[in-house]
Amino acid sequence: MSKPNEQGLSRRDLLGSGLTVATVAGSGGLLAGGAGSLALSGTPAKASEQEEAEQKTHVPPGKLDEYYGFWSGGHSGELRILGLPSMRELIRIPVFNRCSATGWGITNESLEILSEGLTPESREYLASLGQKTFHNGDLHHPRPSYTDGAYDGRYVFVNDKANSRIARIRLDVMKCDKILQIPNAHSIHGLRLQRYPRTGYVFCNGENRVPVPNVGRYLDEPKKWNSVFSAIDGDTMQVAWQVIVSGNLDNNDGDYQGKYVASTCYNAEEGITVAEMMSSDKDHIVVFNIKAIEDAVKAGKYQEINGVKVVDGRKTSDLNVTRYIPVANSPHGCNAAPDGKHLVINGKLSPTVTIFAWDKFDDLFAGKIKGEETIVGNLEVGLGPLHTTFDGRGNCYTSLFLDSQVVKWNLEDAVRAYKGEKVNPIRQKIDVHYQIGHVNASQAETKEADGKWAVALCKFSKDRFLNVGPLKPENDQLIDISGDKMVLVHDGPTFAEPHDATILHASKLKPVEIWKRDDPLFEFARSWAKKDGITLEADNKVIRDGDKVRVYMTSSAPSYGVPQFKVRKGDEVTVFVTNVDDVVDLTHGFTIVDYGIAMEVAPQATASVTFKANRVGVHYYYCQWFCHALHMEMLGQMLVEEAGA
Ligand code: K7E
Ligand code: CUA
Repeated sequence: MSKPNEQGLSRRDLLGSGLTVATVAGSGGLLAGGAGSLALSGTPAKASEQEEAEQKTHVPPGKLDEYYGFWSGGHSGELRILGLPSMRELIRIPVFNRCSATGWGITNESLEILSEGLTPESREYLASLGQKTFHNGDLHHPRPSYTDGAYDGRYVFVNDKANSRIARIRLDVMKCDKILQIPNAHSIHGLRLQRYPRTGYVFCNGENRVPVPNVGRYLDEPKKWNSVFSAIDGDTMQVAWQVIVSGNLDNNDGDYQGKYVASTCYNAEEGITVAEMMSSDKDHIVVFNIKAIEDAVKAGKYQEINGVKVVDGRKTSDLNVTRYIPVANSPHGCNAAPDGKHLVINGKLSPTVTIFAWDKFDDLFAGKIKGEETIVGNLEVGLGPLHTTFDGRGNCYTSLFLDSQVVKWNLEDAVRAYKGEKVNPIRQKIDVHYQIGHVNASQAETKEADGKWAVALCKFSKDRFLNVGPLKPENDQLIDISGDKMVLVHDGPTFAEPHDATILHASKLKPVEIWKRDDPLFEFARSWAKKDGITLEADNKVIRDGDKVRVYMTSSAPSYGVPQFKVRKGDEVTVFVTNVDDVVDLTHGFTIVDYGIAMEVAPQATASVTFKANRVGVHYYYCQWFCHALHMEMLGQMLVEEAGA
């Protein structure tokens, strides 16, 4: 598919073969049998089908997209919203990162959210660095909240692999309102939500095994390390309970009945080096029994560690809260099918997907059947299966990292084939560019999966875009899955790193156009205004309180209510800006020159910032969001006088 280079090899061949060899070597030859044995190669659409499908992605100027896509920002730490099928990026929501445009990480409101949920140990550590919070994050999995297996438009929850946190984004205003760091767990990776009756629990996987509690010894005793599974209450954003497990935890997903959550584990060996982690040809999935865990907590069968109730779910535990089921080495993606009945586990190092039946877990926990008996399918799909998505018509779409393909296969046929019937469940394979991670389809993680579009989130884009230097964009490709055949219709360059995306029909969300004045996010400003006898929407006033100064101002295009103010060097200054314009789209900003301060103040919002006026001189403040023909003139001056002046 790609252009040959001077050696006559396509880069895609090079990339694929190099990684295949490396993986085979690392996995003790596990893939040897799979390589080359899959005859079905990429089958591109006919020219007419291609053209027709491409037409459907065209959203003319002024027309709206049919879907919202919530895109992870990976190690950029942010969340992005794209419109589908145009694949236009609509906005970025800062979460674990800092944002120069909106002042996320600078304003009082954002710093409160970024710091209030940290563990005491992190607080102490960050204070020693002179920081209030972490400045980075690694956001992999955005998941919208559910009521009865369908999106309810309340929140999106996301994980932070880098600093063991999760965050919640409010979908009415598209802003992050809570961040929680999870004690005991190390590096939060897999994140999925309770689907029934509602969210409810946010299920988070602690990926890496560490001593629990992590007390500063036992480097040479890895048997004392564990991974921790956490259930967070999505309403209060507090840890409800945790389960300590054997092996590590990678990705998870819950059922549609609210009874079970399953998680993949890629290091059942509990090794430290790659060789140790790969030494056995089996890993496992862990199945968590929600009711049994809740009962154990109620019965006091837990240990309290760092203020959290931790239930023992290791293989050696007799609490009957978990089950371990062997699967081929290093499984990765864990995906509940929208039929409510099946769970697909993606092999990664094994060229297979394994299908489980949720309803068999009842018998498993009752001790009536063995783990292996809950498996209802095992299908060879290609090299490097990572994640699977669904179209609601019984078909599954699995990303093949090593083959750089998406394979479409039929679930019912896969189950029949496993029973020995002569059917070929594989429907089609198409090439994607290249090294795909997640694949996700419209509404696919709900009972309303509608099978219209899928996105292939590719880690590499070589040859697909203009060269931008050694660091290349990645490539989010759009696939039309509405017909019998998948058709690749769009290349979407993107920045580090969209692991994953969830796609919701636009009818699922009703964001507000302008802020409501009583929004809880303005509580900080409201409480100070109350103390100072200020009406935020009307008053423009400078209040001195010892060496603390509070400046209250309104903003209304094209001017600030306080055109100038004076403070003394060393004062602690807090500026509150309330945007009294109530026109849609009329956002103001507040930037102080040479002070490192900037914030967004959208219509009817209040934002505030606190800083030490340690630098004397006249400093302009100006509005950095275009708001008016006289936007350039929307400015004022802060004079910082020498302390004795
Ligand atoms: Cu496969 Cu972090 Cu979802 Cu990336 S994980 S690919
Ligand atoms: Cu106000 Cu620009």
